[in-house]
Amino acid sequence: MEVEPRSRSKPASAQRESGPSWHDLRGWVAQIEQHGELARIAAEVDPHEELGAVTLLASRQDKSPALMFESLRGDATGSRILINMLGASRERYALAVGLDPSATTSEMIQATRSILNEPVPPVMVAKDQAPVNEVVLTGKDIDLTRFPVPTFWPGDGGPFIGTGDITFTASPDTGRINVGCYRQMLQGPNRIGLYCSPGKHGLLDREAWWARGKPCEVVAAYGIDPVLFMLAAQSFAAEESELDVAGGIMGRPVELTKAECVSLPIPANAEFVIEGVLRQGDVMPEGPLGEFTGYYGRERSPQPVMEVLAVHHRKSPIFTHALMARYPSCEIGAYYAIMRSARILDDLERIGVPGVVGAYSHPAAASGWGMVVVSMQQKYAGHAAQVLALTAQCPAAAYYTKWIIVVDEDVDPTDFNDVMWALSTRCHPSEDIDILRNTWSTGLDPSRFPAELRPYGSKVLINACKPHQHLKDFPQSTLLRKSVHDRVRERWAELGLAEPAPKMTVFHPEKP
Ligand SMILES: Cc1cc2nc3c(=O)[nH]c(=O)nc-3n(C[C@H](O)[C@H](O)[C@H](O)COP(=O)(O)O)c2cc1C
Ligand SMILES: [Mn+2]
Repeated sequence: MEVEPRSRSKPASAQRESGPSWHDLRGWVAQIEQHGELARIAAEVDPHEELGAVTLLASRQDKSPALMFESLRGDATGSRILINMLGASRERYALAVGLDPSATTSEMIQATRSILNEPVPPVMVAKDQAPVNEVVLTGKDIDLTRFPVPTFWPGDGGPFIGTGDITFTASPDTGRINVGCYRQMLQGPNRIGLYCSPGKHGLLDREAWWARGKPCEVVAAYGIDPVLFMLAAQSFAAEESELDVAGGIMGRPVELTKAECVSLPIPANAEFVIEGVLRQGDVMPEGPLGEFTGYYGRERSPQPVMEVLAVHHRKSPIFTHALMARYPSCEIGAYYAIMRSARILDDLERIGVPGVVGAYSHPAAASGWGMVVVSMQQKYAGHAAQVLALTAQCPAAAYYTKWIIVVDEDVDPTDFNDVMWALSTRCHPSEDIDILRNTWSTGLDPSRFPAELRPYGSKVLINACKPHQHLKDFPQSTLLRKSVHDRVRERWAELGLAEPAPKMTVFHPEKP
């Protein structure tokens, strides 16, 4: 068997000279429209369940376009809703971060590793230079019920103004601004529920302010560009600001401006921003919401409420939303799998384990949370078991992931057909499966009873590599000889077959 070498650094086809070409959400919308990746819906749609239904049905394929709802029942504000902004589309992910949309998934993962590791801190711009200040409302002028706010699923606990959102909080100790994406249920004209699960940085910041006897200031934006949205929903170290990572991806600093009522800055180019405070003890019943697992998550429970002190928005604002549903109808279908895989590879490299070639968090497995496949070149006895165990517990992969699979380097971890082949021909279940118990998980995992036990997960480690002790006598897989493969590709047009000619990367030895 001969495997064409795969580079561990960024491959040429996914390299980029600069950041993405768009500047704000409107620039992004124009760009995806140019690429035929946007559908505008002019007919009136009801934000109550109908918008969710249209979105679900229109996003049943990974190539489904982003949807711009331009007329929403009951709306007198001229607002619009953009949803499936990234969805399951690898092409839109690539356009968002400035990569070549025709690159393979593996190439995008490798390129993502470099663009996530070039932090650029944000800058402040003058208030009158900030498009988000086209309209500024404070005090009694604030009435969020005037805007279209969707209820996605029949069992949702209420309308959610924040799904495709970002939320700023600051650490009272260091001033670090955290950017998180947390669901936000509309509770009244100037009241918004904020649900943060245990361990999330928004929750840690809030608790730290309250421990000092002070309210926690919050800034949330509901119409936001795809890069800030993606980074808000990725976990970074508690002291790392997602704003710096976003600047690195954009190839220029994120622009912020001063707020009216709180000391936090606000994103200058957002479509719709609120300033608010969370006061200890101010709670209201919140949830549930149809979640990324494909189930309703987090039963109705008392959760903190933001009192909204100021609203900033562009005229005819575009609200960004994220449908949480089973793949491929999920806002985090493509990008999440790619970014999580990139960060798993970073972790494994940092640990220093040799031989790792690729990784993929399959999006159909609960939006990339459920399964990780790592490909590797086995170099010594026990190597595959080592990669399995390290992957299972590395920071980027430890949360939730139930299925950790290692495959040899001739198997493409991003290709489900390849992975199924390895599982079915190289794995011997009685020898090759181990289970970890009481691992890091979430209350959103529906599979465990009683519900209080859900945060205690378990993981299966599956060795789908050829057995190391039998590498030499393992049966040969059926492969083409490279010379014949190349000749046939050259003759493709002559053979009258549809272009482009498929390409293999693993070959039979040229001279047996
Ligand atoms: C659409 C969407 C909704 C989310 N809702 C919540 C939520 O309500 N609560 C929560 O704790 N995390 C939620 N998450 C996950 C967080 O965004 C993610 O864990 C992120 O890392 C949080 O930022 P942090 O690490 O700075 O706390 C959501 C993610 C997405 C994409
Ligand atoms: Mn964070």
